[in-house]
Parts: sequence; C-alpha cells; structure tokens
Amino acid sequence: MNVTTVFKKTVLMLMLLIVSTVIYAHGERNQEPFLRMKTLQWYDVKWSVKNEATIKVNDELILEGKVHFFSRWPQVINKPDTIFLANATPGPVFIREESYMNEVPMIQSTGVEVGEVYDFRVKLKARIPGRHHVHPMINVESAGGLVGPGIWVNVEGDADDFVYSVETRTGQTIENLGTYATGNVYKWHAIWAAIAAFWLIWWIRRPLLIQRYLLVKDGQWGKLITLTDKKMGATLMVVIIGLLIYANSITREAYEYTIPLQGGRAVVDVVPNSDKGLITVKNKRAEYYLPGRTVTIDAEITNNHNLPIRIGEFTSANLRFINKALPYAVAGLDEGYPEELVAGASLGIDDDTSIMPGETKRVLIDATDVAWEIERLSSLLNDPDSSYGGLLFFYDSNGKRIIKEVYGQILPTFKK
Ligand SMILES: [Cu+2]
Repeated sequence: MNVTTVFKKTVLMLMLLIVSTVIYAHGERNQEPFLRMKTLQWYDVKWSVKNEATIKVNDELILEGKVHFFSRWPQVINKPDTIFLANATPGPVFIREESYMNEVPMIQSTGVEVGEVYDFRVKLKARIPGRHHVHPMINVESAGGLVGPGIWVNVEGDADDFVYSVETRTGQTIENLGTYATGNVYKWHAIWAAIAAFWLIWWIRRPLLIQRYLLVKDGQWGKLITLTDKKMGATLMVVIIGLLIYANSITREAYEYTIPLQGGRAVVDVVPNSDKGLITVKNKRAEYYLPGRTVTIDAEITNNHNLPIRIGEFTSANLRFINKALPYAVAGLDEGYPEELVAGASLGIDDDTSIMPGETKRVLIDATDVAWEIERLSSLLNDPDSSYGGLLFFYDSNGKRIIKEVYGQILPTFKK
C-alpha cells in the first residue's frame, strides 16, 4: 500500500466514524433549544421494558407518562391546536396498536391547552429486528415532531414472523393486517398496469416523432388519429367504466360495511389541577455559565400552601436535575429513566431549607451537567431569542409533588 492509499483509507474510516456518531441517535438533539425547552415537558415517563432490553418481534411495549404543554409556547410556531400523539422510532420498526391522551383514543388528532398536563399512553408492537431508540412523540402542526426521552430497545427475531391480527367491527378476524388482501392489491395493480401498457404500445408501435410532426405540420389529422384509433379509444372507455362498475359491485358484496377514514378530531378534556395556585415562581435572572455548563436561576418562590415545601427537581428538554438531599425527589426519579438525561451532580440550591407557608424566598438554583453541551442545549446562546423554560418540582413535607413552570430570559456568562 502506498502512502496515498493509506491516507485515503484513513480519511474514509474517519468519515465513517463521523457518520456513525451522527446517526447514533436519530436527530432529537438537532432541534433548537427553544423548541425543546419551551414546548413539551415530559415527565413520569415509563417504558414497560428496561433501557437496553431485548424483546422479540411481535412483543408489545408500552410508553406512558405525562406531558406538560408549556404556557410560554414559542411564538414562531403554531399553538398546539392540532397535535397528534405518536412514537419516535427509526422508521416503522414498531407498529402503534393503541394510543391515548387522558384515556381518549388518539387515532385522530386533537387540540390541547397550553399550561396544562395530559396523561399519555402508547402501545407498540415490535415489527422489525434491530436496535431502536424508542421515544414518545407529539407532532405539532407547523412545529413537527417534538420528542420525549428515549430508551434503547433491541428487537430480535425475523421480520417475516410479524403478525398483526385485528377483529373488525363486524366480528370478522383478520389474521394479519400486514398481508391482508394483498392478493387483491396485486391483482388490481396488474389489471390496470396491463391496460395502461396496452394503450401505450398501441400508440408507440407506430412511427413516432418526425413522421407525426410532419403530419401535424400538414394538418393531416385523419392520418394522425385513424378511425381504428377512435374505435379502440371508445372500446377502452367502455371496458374501463364497465370494469369500475364491476369492481365496485364485487367490493360492496365482499365488504358490506365500510367506514371511511375519519377526518374529525378527538376532544380531550383538561383534568383540573387544583395545585396551580399553591406556589408562585418568579424568574429574577437566569444565566448560562458556558465553561461550567451550568444554568443558574435566580428565582423568587412564594409558598401559598399550608405545608412547608422544598425544591426537588428542575427539568427541561428531558434533562433532569435532582436535589439529592431530598429523599422524595430521589424517589421521584423512576428506575429505567435514560441515564444520560439525568445530571450526575445534585441540583444546587443555595438555601435548601424549607420554604414555610406564606413565606417568599429568593433562591439560586444551579443545574450543572455536561448534558447541556451533549444535548446541544448550549446553542440557545445562538438563538435570537435567548430564553429558557422548564419545570420545578416542589415537595411538601408530606411528599406531595407540586409542579411549577419557570421561564425567562437567559444570559450567557463566561466567568463565574
Ligand atoms: Cu432517539
């Protein structure tokens, strides 16, 4: 091998390495920070299997939890008036069997209110083997897919073994939707393709461009389109319309009841939240200290609750910063939540003593983790609108969790 070949191979290897790290996740980090911090706040997300679990083709997987629609919804995208609950996976590697928001089936789109929390539940079934990153996702009209936290699931087996059986409203059991009536699909495609091919050949079998151009130039229409052509055209018209009528009648006979695809929207009611007024949080100042990967929030917190409260967690863009000094907060971190989304260090609070009923306290909250950088949230400094949003989880002395939004402008700093 000469030097050039070695060089070329090295470059190729490096490129492959770069490409493979890019496709390692599937793009959730590419969304602008404001889209991830100020739209959806997912929490209590649970998967029915553990991160890195191995399941088989046809096995089911349930994602469920809560999603909070941020009240300071970004102005540049539509309000979540039309949304659709889905799942983010690399392609149709799972099928979605069921999905619900606040127990309402989410076969159709719906609209939600900002500042409110909704329960979601998505039931998937493994279809294609591989190692897949599985997230809940909500598609918002004009904003695209906004994804929740994801875990890795390994699917083993053979894609050909995938079976999706359903029972129709008339009680008929369809053994496998994946292959249901595909014979008909092939047959009808073949029939129409044959007619199309015949019609094409009918015309192109004759001399084409130059001769016909000359006939057009001379205005010899009778030679361009002969009487036989016209007869053939008329015959085909009769055959095609006849075929359509016939196909329609045998379809109606075979499937007595057909329901059109539903274009309406589902309605999901808001579950009243009586905790809303219990605590108020005012952002006084917020900074992102770049070299330290720390977001510092200077907040004024008022406790209108009848029990003392403490700050347990700050969460934004699926990242979680837990106050490890508070057992309720530590217990609130569900087992199986992706580790890379949980800060290693505790949430820093300059005065972590309880905020008493009626008390207003000014606290400095530090959320430090390299994840700000890995998750590319540090690029919020390049946004023309440098603002942040997140949720603060408070716990009262009985362990009851009260969740409040926190938001404001954020300034970059380069020195502590
Ligand atoms: Cu992913």
